[in-house]
Amino acid sequence: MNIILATHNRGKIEEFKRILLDYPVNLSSVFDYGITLEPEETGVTFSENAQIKLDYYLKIIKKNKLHDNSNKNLLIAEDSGIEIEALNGEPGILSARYGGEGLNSMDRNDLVLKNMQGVASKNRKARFVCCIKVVDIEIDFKYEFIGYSEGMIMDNIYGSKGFGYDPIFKPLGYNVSMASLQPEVKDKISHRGLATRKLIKELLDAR
Ligand code: ITT
Repeated sequence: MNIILATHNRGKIEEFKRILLDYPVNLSSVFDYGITLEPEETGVTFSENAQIKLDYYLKIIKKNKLHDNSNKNLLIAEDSGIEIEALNGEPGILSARYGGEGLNSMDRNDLVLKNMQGVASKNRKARFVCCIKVVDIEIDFKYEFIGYSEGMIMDNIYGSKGFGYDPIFKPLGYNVSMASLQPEVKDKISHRGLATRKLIKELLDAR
C-alpha cells in the first residue's frame, strides 16, 4: 500500500514516518512529487481545513496521474494545532499563523508565553488537536480520524526536540515539555500518534 502525505510540514512528515515505521506501507509526501503549491486554509474547523488540503492535493495527483496504479494508494492530509483555554481556544486552527506570517515557531512560542503572563498554573490548560483526512485515491472513499493530547502551557521554553509548540507544552502525566521527551514517547501520547493509530486500526480491520 502507498501512502502519500499531503503536507509541507517536515515535522509532521518525520512523525508520520516514525509512527508508521512498523507497518507495511510505502510512504511519500508531496515533496517527492515536486508539488510546492499549497491551498489557502479558509475553513473554520480543523476538519474543514484538512478536507480543503485533501481535495486540493487529490485533484493535483489525479490530474497529473502521479500515483502508482498497480497498488492501493491513500492520500493523507491533516490539520492540527494547539487550543489554549486561557486564550479562548486560540491559536487553534491559526496555530501555524499565530501572530502573523513573519514569525517563526520560537517567536510564536514567545508570543503565547507573553499572552499567558500572569495566568496561574491551574488555568494554563491546553490541548493539541489533530484531524486526519484520508482518501483511497482509486475509489474516492474518505475517512476522518481525530486525536487529542491534553496538557498545560509551561512558564518558559524547554527542550529542543519536536517542532512548533512542543517546547512550551507539558503533556498530562509528565513533568517535562513535549520537546524534552524522546520522539517515541511523544508519538505514544501525541494527538498525531493517536489519530494515526486509529487510522491504522481501521485499515487493518477493513482488510
Ligand atoms: P500543512 O498545512 O502543509 O500540513 P502546516 O504547518 O501549515 O502544514 P497546519 O495548518 O495543520 O499545518 O498547522 C499546524 C501547526 O500547529 C503547526 O505549524 C504547529 O505550529 C502546530 N502543531 C501541530 N502539531 C504539533 C505538534 O505535534 N507539536 C507542536 N506543534 C504542533
